[in-house]
This record gives sequence, C-alpha cells and structure tokens, in this order.
Amino acid sequence: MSDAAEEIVVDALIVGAGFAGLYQLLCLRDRLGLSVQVLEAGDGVGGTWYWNRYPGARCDSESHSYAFYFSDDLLQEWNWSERYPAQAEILRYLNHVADRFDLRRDIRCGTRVTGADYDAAANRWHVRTDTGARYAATYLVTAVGCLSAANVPSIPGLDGFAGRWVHTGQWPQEGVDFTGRRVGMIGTGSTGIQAAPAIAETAAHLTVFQRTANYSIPARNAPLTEEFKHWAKANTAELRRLMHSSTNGHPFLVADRSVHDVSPEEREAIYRAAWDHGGLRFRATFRDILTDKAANDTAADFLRDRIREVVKDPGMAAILSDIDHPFATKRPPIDTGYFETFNRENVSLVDLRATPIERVTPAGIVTRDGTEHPLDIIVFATGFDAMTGPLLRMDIRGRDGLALHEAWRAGPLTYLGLQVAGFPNLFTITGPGSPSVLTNMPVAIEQHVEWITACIAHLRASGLARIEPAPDAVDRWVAHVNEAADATLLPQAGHSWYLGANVPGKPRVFMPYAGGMARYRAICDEVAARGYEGFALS
Ligand code: N01
Repeated sequence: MSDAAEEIVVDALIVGAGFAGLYQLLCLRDRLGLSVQVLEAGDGVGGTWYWNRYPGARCDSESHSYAFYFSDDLLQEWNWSERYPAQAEILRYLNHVADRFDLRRDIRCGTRVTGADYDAAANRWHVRTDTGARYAATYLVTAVGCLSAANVPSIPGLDGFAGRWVHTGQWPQEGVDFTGRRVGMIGTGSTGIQAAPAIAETAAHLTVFQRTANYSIPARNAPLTEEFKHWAKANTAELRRLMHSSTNGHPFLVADRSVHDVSPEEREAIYRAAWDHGGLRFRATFRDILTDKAANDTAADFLRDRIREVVKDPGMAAILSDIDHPFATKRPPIDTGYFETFNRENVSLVDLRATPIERVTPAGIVTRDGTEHPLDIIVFATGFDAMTGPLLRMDIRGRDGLALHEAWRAGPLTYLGLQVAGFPNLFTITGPGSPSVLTNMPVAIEQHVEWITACIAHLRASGLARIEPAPDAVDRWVAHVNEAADATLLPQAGHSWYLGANVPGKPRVFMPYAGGMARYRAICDEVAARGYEGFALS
C-alpha cells in the first residue's frame, strides 16, 4: 500500500519529536486517551538535540534543571554526568524518555510536514508530508522548536566552493573530520562560541569570521559530584518550585538588589564571584542589568575587561571586545575556553565589520580587502530563522484558506503564543509571544503542554469542538508582548534574532514574551480559570 493511498485519521497530530512533542504525545495519549500521531522530520527523536551535533554542542542550562519534571520516577532514575549536559547525553535522555513511556509506536520519523489545511465543515486539519503520507486530525499541535529552521546566508559563489560546507543546526550524523583541514567558521553566537574551541583542537587551522563581537561567560563545566547528584534528587520538589517561580525557568532567582545599591568594589566582587562560578547566573547578579543601561554598562565593562585579560594579541582582543550591544540583550553565550582559543597558533580572526565577506571562491572566502582565506571546510554557525521560521516553512492554512504567512506578514500575531486567530484547534508550543527562548526551555515546554492538554480536556468534557483566539485578545496580547520587551533593554540589540533582524526581509518584531515565566504562567492559569477568556469556544 502506498503512503499516499489513504488519509490516516487521528484525534491529534503533533509535529516534532523533541522535548515538546514527546511530552505532548504522552499527555494526550496516556492522560486523555486520544489517538495521537507524531510526525518527525529527523530519523530519530530528540529535536534540537538530534540535529545540533556540532563539536562542542552542550546545553547552557544546568543538567539537573534541563529535564522533564513531570515524573518523579524519571527524575530519580536518570543520572546526568556533567554540570552541563553534552548533546549526546541529552539525546540519550530523550531516547530513554521515548522508550520508558512507550512513545515510539506513535512517532513516525523521517516524515516532514509540508502543509496543513483546516476544513471548517468537518472541523479537521488535513496534513500533508514529504513522504506522501496524509493525516487528518481534530487538533494540530506544533512542537517544532524555536530554533530549527537553519539560516544559511546567501553568499555569492557558495555553490562553486570546492570544499565542503555545513550548518551547525544540520550537522551530518556521521560527523565532520577536521583533521589536517583549514576550517572557516562564520558566526560568533552561542553556537560558534561553543564550536570554535572544539574545532580548533583538531583542525590544521581555524579562521573565525566575526561580524558582531559577543560577550561570553565561562561555563566552568565539570563532572557532577556524587554529593550534588544526591542533593538534586533529594530536592526535586524544591527545584521544581524554584523553576516555576523564577522569571527565566532556571533554578535560581534574579538578585533583588540594584547595581546602584553597592559600591564599585562590592560590585566588582559580586561580578568576580559570578564569573568564577560560571554560567547563566552572571546576568542574575543584579535586578537592573536588563532594564537600566547604566547598570548594564557595569556588567558589560567587567566582561570586556575579561576578554582583554584573556586574549594575548592586542589586535584580536580589541576586535573581540568591541561589542556594540548591552550585555544579555542578545542571548548571552557561555563557553569552554572560547577566548583562550584565540591564543592558539592555529587560530585567526577576521573582523567582518572592517572587511565584510564578498564572495566564496572554489578555494575559500574572499573579504572586501581582496584577501582570499584558503579553506577546505566552511562551518556556518549563522543561527536560525527563529520562532516563526519553523512554522512558516510549513504551509499552514486556517479558516477560509487563510495562510499563516499572510496572517503574519507584518510579524507573528498570537494569543499567549499558544494560538492564532483564524486557525482553530492549532496549538503552537513555545510559539512567538511566549517566554520560550528567554527561559530554560523544558520548563516553558512543560507549562505549554500541560495548558494545551487541560484545554483539550476541557473542550471534550464540555462537548465543544473548537477553540481559537478572539482577534481583540490577540491585539491586546501582542501589545503586551511589546510593552514587556520595551520595559527591558532587549530591543536595543538591533540585530538580534529575538527581533528577526538576522534574516533579510523578516519583519522586525520582538518575538518572545519578556514579562517572565512565572508571570506568564499566572496569566495562562487565570485565562483558563476564567473559562478560557479571550478565546472563542464553540
Ligand atoms: O545563532 P545566532 P546561534 N555573515 O543567531 C552571524 C540557542 N543555542 O546558532 O550577530 C556573517 O545567535 C551572526 O552575526 P550578527 C541560543 O538561544 C543554545 O549561535 O548577526 N555573520 C552571529 O554572530 C542561541 O541564541 C545553545 O552580526 C553572520 C551568528 O552568525 C540560539 O540558539 C547552544 C551572517 C549567529 O548567531 C542561536 O545561536 C547554541 C552573515 N551573513 C545555541 N549571518 C545551548 O544552550 C549570521 N551571522 C547549548
């Protein structure tokens, strides 16, 4: 029987088998008893951790918090080995989750969703895939991640490159051997900052092409001690409570003191301690780092000084520390030996602000000053068409054939980041307008999945067929998302992917909700408690 022969009908269709898709499957199938099918483009589960296999790939959230918290048994039985889990370990974890909860039987891998149309008369979504398999479902849940649509810049001549090029977010399963190779890496965001030290270890030469200099905090990764592992397992309830009450879903709170409350010496000591501790807590040292430019400047200056301290070549140190945006207004990377990498003999740095890339030749990359940088491999660590990209790359059409890319022509419009007006029963896990990428993702994902599950349970218990947001609720929410962003310094990084500014032609709209995870959770709970206020249920 050919895949295209007949439409498979299920209650719920989920797109993606990463953290979000796996948990959504479990909730809808095992808790609500629905028939569910997950479609996954990759040949295995894992989502972002399936695709991002580049050397050095590791999570910036600490392992004891980067996990599902819905099952205490799962928390007790799984053992993380390091402070920050590496890609392979997270992938093992997600495969374990898939097996432990018997999820695989309802996941179809190697199947990319290409389109979905809402049939109002039947109240069904008709879903098309690249294998020809077709599905129909009452509920369509996207669990496609925020950072899954790779952004490969169009550089003249790339097609004629005689070597090999790869994007970090589509890393070949078999890996890439850099031994003896001259490697050029474009991009110095979180990914490039993780990859550069690892690539430099094996490559003959690494040339880093930097367009925008970036801050980075040392991760200070290390194996977890038995004592810490024991502590984390003994304190899951408290950790869950903390992650649910923090603004960012991490198991720590932002300090309730202002930069201006302390003397310069005390401030330096606080920054120094956070630097020595390593990781994302640095930005939680003061409450006003993300809201007051003068406060932010003190953190930014401290971090620039550290770069100049580490990097021995003064010319390189100047290029690396010439950062044009306030600290943490772009997602702050954390690293393992990034700046130290520039002290290696086999690493060079090209400042693309001074000499932009002009073209790729068969032999390498030519910059505007006429220099040809000879290369065997080009690594694009150039990020993603974030948040909207994964949704818009599917052809989703709602009521009366309204295309999502038309509805979002001027930028994403959602209610709570969960639903789109005119697209009944379409739920977008960690969609634009939700805290998502500004948080520890598994916490944001669990909250969305549980809200969606409760919502669908409510519809069914009430004999209701569909839910979609009222347009005025969408307008109010979008205005609130903008207000929340404008209350911070976040929009001041004019070229960040939070604003869509990294993709030519993309509308410049601040996409994630910056009002904090705890506040967002309270809003979602209240909306549900008020009978799904702002939604039309019928
Ligand atoms: O992508 P990015 P990323 N020519 O968009 C440059 C998450 N993450 O993959 O800043 C030259 O941040 C671009 O330059 P500029 C995390 O949320 C998590 O690094 O636009 N350069 C920038 O330097 C993160 O924020 C983890 O001027 C070009 C870089 O490429 C998100 O993923 C690990 C260019 C892109 O940086 C994305 O990070 C890694 C061009 N045409 C990532 N186009 C963990 O937690 C782009 N650039 C483990």
